[in-house]
Amino acid sequence: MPIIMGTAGHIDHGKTTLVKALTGIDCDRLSEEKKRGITIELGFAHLDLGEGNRLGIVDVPGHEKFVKNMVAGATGVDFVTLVIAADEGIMPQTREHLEICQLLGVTTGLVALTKTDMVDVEWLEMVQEEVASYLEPTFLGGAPIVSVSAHTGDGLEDLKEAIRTLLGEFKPKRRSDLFRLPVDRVFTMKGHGTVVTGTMISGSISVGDEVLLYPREAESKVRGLQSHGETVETAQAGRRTAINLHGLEVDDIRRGDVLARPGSLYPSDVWDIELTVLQSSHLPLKHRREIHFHHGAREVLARIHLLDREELKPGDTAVCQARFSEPLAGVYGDRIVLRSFSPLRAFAGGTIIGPVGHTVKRFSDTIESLKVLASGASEDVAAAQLELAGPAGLTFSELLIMTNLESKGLEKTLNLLGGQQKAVLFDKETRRFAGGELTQSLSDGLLEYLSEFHKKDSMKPGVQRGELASSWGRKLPAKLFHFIVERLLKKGDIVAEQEVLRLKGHTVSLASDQEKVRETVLTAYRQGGMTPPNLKDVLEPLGMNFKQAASVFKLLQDQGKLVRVKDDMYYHGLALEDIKSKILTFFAENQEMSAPDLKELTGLSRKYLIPVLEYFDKEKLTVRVGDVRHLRKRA
Ligand SMILES: Nc1nc2c(ncn2[C@@H]2O[C@H](COP(=O)(O)OP(=O)(O)OP(=O)(O)O)[C@@H](O)[C@H]2O)c(=O)[nH]1
Ligand SMILES: [Mg+2]
Repeated sequence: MPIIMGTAGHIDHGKTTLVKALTGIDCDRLSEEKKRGITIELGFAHLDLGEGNRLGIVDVPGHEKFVKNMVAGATGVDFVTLVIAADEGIMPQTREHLEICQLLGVTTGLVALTKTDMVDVEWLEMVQEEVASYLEPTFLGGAPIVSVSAHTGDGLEDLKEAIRTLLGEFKPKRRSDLFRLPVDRVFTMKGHGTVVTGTMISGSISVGDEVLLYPREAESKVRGLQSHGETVETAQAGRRTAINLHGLEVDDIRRGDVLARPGSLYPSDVWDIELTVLQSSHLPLKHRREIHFHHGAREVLARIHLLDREELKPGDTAVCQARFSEPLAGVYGDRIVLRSFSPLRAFAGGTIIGPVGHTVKRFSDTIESLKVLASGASEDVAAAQLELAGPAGLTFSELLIMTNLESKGLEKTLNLLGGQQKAVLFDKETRRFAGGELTQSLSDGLLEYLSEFHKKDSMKPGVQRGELASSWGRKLPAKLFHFIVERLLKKGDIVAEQEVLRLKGHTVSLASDQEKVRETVLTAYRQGGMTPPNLKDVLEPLGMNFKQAASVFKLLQDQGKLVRVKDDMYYHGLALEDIKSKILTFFAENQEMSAPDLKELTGLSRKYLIPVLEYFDKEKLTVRVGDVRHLRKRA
């Protein structure tokens, strides 16, 4: 089981010396570190514990100026060894480091009481007691406190034994499917090129795999791999890993960049987070306060937007948003740490609940959904992420980082939510999902819209689908619009006639005065038969102009009861059918039909003859050849 231990503790308390005594590896490599006798950068070592167990070790600096590096190193460690010098006891960075570990979600560890060769037995006992009672309320309450001296070697075996015992009881949880390595060191190796190192927090990676460096999404390929100091073909999560990268220069890479597979992370400049201000902080966090924001190995300046209050008091927890000046790539559940400017200290921390921040208005109802993200079961989290994402929805791959579920788990969760109408797959091609509540309210909205439409335009049979998409559906992705329409069609709530959509119950109805107009108009044309009246003569007795009667004409045309043959010339539909069947009968016997032929068939005068002939040409029943018509061959 790959496991990583971090050191923690006040400056000069003997962390690096202890690591060297345990492993033989000197983590202080820099000449400045040697000159000043302090640790500045992170150091890395490994300890063979027998039976093939190799423990990775991250040694952090204790100096208060380098807490920033300490946070980077402590990210991803499985347990911590808090180093306290017996002669000095608990000091400021003992406290701060412990708090940072707690904020980062470290839940277990032990204490090494070092430099025991410098104190007498009574003093040692006193310090042991002091330490035990200080740790009592923390995650290290009841943890083993092992007295050691790196100089005499006293207690080193006890310490190793305590570590072995701890490992035996410990099962770290790591995702196996989302390879992520936050870069904490970049350097060039002669003959190899660019190498990055970091604690691989999840997934696995092999030589030859393609990777992207986030958030910039620079492409690269794995040329070589080392895991806990050994050259390997494949590296697993939970180990210190060095990756030799193809095609990237040292200058292309910064500490805090994250190496992951292409298309697996989604950098964002807003994150939703759940934040707690430490009880020990003396100041509350004010809305929009600028702070140092730590995530993985990255430190950026950020502003915290409090959503449901003006300030967050020590000991309190709230959902809020962090806004960055450059995008960051995170995953749901990742831990973050906040440090204030003055005093410069870690004072708050929490977890990411929305690695692609949602649009949230302060003091709005949306905050309740964010609270679900912070505390819900995985189904509730997935459902809430979908609702918060709005009409854009989320792809399966986005949901993987918005829920921190592994593929299989997410698959199961989405099935479950689908059955409860809480998630719908509206775009199969890109595997994009939307929230159930959202799609329900869109469906309701569409029905409402159609109902209004029918009320306003009762003469129209419905709305063209395209028109509906660009009016009611203009803010929706096309795929979602069609999904909503198809679902309502399937349910039978709406009906489509060709491209025209209408509510199930809608029939075109006229107001009673219009009904009278309709009767009169239709009667006039029915009586006119093959020689219909002039439009003017139809309208005059009604005291109307065409504009006033237009909707009635439109309806009669839509219903096929009236046909416009040319300009102002309308025919009753049946009369025209009559002429058509006469023509067809004629063609059964003849190859061509002249105008006089039609006149003989129907008795039409010249006034009607030509428009009718041309109408049937236009309708593609006949085709004009010189002075005569042929019947068009039907396909
Ligand atoms: N007598 C005695 N001295 C020790 C022991 N462990 C460390 N020291 C000394 O304490 C000093 C600081 O030790 P480091 O290991 O550099 O301390 P550190 O905690 O790594 O310091 P930073 O990394 O700068 O925070 C060195 O001079 C060590 O030789 C010990 O067990 N006994
Ligand atoms: Mg050190």
